[in-house]
Amino acid sequence: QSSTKNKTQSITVAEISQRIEHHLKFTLDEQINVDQKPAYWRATSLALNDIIVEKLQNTKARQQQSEVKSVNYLSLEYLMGRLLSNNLHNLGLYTNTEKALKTMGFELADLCEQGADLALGNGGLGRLAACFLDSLATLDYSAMGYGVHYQHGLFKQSFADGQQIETPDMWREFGSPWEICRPESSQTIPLYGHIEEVAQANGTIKSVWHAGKTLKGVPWDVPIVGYNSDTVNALRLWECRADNAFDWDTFNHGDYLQAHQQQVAAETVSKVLYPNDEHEAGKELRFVQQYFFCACSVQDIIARFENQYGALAEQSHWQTFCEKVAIQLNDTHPTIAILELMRTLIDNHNVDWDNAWAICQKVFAYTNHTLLPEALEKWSVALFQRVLPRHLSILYRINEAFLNDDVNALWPNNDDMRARLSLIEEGHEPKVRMAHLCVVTAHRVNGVAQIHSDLVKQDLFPEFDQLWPTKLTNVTNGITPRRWLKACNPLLANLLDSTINADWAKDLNRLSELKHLADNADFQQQFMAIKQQNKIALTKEIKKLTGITVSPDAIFDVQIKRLHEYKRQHLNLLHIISLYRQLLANPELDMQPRVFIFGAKAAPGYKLAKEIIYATNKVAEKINNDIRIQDKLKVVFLPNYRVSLAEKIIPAADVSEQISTAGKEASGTGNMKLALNGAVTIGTLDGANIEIAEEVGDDNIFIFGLTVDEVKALDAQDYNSYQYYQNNAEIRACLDWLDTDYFTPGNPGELSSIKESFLAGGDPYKVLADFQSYADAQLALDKAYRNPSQWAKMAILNTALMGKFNSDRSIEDYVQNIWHLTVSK
Ligand code: 26W
Repeated sequence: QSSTKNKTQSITVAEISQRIEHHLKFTLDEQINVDQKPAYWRATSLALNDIIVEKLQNTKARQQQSEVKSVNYLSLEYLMGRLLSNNLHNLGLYTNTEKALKTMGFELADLCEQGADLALGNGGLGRLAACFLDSLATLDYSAMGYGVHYQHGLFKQSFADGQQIETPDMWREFGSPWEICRPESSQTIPLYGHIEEVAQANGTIKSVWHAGKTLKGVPWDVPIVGYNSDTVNALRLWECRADNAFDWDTFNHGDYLQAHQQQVAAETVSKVLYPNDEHEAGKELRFVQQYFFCACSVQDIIARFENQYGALAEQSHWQTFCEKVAIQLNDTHPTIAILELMRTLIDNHNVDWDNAWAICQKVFAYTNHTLLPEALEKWSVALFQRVLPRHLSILYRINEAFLNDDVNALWPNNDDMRARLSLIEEGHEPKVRMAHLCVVTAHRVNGVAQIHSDLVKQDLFPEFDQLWPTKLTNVTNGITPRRWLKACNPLLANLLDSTINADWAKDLNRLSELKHLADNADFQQQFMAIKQQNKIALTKEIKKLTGITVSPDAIFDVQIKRLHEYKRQHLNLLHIISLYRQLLANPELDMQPRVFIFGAKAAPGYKLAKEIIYATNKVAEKINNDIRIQDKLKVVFLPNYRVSLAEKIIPAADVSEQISTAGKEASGTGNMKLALNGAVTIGTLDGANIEIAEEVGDDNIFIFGLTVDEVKALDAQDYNSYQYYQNNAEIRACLDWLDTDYFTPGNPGELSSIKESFLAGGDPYKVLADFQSYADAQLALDKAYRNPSQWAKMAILNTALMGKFNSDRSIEDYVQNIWHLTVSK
């Protein structure tokens, strides 16, 4: 049973060396022992991949044989980060590989730095998908991740005079050692064209879709290695190509150059990841990208099913399909998969409408990740009609049945209710409400933290909750402790290994045993010495990346996440400006030296977000070069924030900034990673912060600001941000300072847009309302840090009490409540 598991762990140093040398010589044609890190990184990765692929094959055979149910995770985003170090840790081969490379003259940790991040996502939603794949494999579930094989992932960020510059991400310019191309599983995807209603012999009418164009989907598989398990699942990423048979022969016979143009046009479909998060842009190419991805994935799911169980056209297999297949929609981005499965069942597999609908309802579930109205996807009916006419006609029929049966049963003849709940938003330009289609179809709809799920019920879909009282549910997010502690914080991982007599990286609840050591002076000393070492390492990284010198003796205060108004990086900035002002007024001000560290990318079209980055860089420049306050305050904006940079920042953090407006951050997952590594949170009662506070207790977290209900009350009475500007002298002084040219010499007004967003803009995210409470909490934190043993205790308890936020626990919740899988060992 555990034969392969044990086999991998017993691969010797000599065997690893041999495998690496083989690839250097035969795959890469390199001279052995040349001093070339990239070649050794590639050879090591390829050597490891050989071992992984064998496990992948065994896993597949085992899963087929045991006929277990599979979950198919559909997501437009996966933020995988680097794979080498993690795969080594999960296979238990890190130490032996380290030894093997040492004999060849290389440091493994150094080589790991060579790999590019797989940055096929924007932020939390994409990283969550990556953590879930890790947990699914670790827990021995049969799972396939489906995604898009973007040629360019999230843009690379640099700063020019403080402004964000975007350049393309070239993650696979020379190929990636982790992917396996599977041309035999390619798919042909129809789109555009028209529908013909064809009368059947039995008197019924059949809709026949004559597509105007087809695309080809080519799958690339990235193996997903479970931690200390036998399972290796796959992430299947679809690349779009022109369908040569269709375009070259049918359309372009004789026009060789034109045929190549078609190729180029098709490739744009999987060319880039859309860099917007929380904002829906409504672009046709994005719509085609989503459909292409959904159609490839649905056809592949059916092909894999038929391969194992036989033709879906046979009625006896419909039930089996529901028993063996679960499909999870990661937000509404892959919603078209619902219509594609309906279409395929009805048009290609002769399933009748009622059975096709019943199958879809049993198979699909949907996760909501945001309440922000601007992020709720709506696609114009006209675009649907043009690109996917058959899917639109199916959608209309679903809507009809929903409104006439379900809605009418609860609210008879109620036109207002029909309009509110319809899958179509009427108006000047009618639109399809993707979230409504998800809720109507799915057997479960989940939010990602308790408060968020409550708000999904109360505020977003109250009528749906009335219609189907058991449909809406919660699964609190989690993170994989393998990447986010074991691999990224080896010093702390070693301390935990020697303190806790269990595989805590699998059973994270075991960390609670540290509670008894939180007061132990000796353990505190060890724990904080590790934090200090990690801070020294980050100090060097900061120097390397920005040229800024910071002291590891200062508090390292970290805010790392996408840049967005609701996350309120500008609240943090406003407080920094206020500290700076106080220091200038009183250089002897009694405060703990602090380094404020930011990491954030702004969506390229999000003007205010970019202005907040610029302002932070300009304020940083002024503060960091002001000798009057030098050792007390530093501000660092690290460029190109991504998974691999997070892995360096998080182990070194003392303070975790989680300061979103209450009700706006669905969950947050960075909050969990930072707390797990012993950072203390300063945060609002929002998202998973609430559950973190429940776990660590009020003494070990700094909570401030308005609650969800208080935010709602302020909105109900017409929130007036001017009032705070007028009544709070500190706010007024800081905002007025932004109007001068103090931070942008010679260019007054460059930072005024931020002030404007608070005043004329109405301060939609209540920054001014929360400012004083935030400043007070910061002061309390500053005081707490002065007591080293008290602080150490808080830090230890944060690490000790994060067991709940293991993504293995999230996956078990999905399994029990939504997917109903059984393990395949
Ligand atoms: C349509 C454009 C678009 C793209 C991405 C809209 C919305 C998104 C995502 C929902 C953004 C996202 O990553 N949301 C985050 O998801 C995390 C995982 O559940 C949560 O922890 C974060 O709170 C949420 O902001």
